Amino acid sequence: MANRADAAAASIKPDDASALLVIDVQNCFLPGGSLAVKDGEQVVPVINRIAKAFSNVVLTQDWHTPGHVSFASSHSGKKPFELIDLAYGKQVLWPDHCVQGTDGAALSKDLAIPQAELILRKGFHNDVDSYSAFTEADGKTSTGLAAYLKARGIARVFVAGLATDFCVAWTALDARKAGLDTYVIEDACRGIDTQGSLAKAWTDMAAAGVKRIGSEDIAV
Ligand code: VGL
Ligand code: ZN
Repeated sequence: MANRADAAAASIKPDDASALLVIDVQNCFLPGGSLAVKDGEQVVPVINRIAKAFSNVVLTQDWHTPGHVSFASSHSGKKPFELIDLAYGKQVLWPDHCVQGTDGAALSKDLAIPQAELILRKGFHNDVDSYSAFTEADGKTSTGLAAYLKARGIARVFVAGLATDFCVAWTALDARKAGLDTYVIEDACRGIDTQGSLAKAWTDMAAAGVKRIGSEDIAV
């Protein structure tokens, strides 16, 4: 496929130094959810299939306080998908989503990755968003994921899930900053695509050396 790493089918064999990062496959981002990503449910069978090839799997959960700063409802007169300036920079405002402990914040019941060892929650500070699984949107508060992966001997991460242009892309970019060999599995992700965000995400990821592959490139 155009733009993808020039790899023959099923040429990548995940090893013990590889981890699959499954980003935010949560009810709010799936059909019927408050921030449903178009065709988001289609990533689930793809992720379940490739996950069989990984001994190291990390699942993430967007995990916001009620009244979180990223919610349009927390800012009077603002609507979802508008942009505001916060202390740490620009913030897209979202419909309320993934509130701690709610059914919307639960991982999809259709995910079948029993060997996953870590569920990492992010975005739990009321005044700071966190698209990335590594570093919050203030650009400095660490989630601890880089240290965890390093301690486990992980050198290579494969990123899948929702949404391509936000949590997947920011996670992949921070993985590069952490010195990890980073792959995004395109057909195991779906995007929100607001104000050109999807094209920009792929451009930024390519510039950072993120490798764009398809699930068929992974030997399962
Ligand atoms: C996400 C918008 C807001 C994501 C999370 O998982 O990509 N997007 N919160
Ligand atoms: Zn969120």
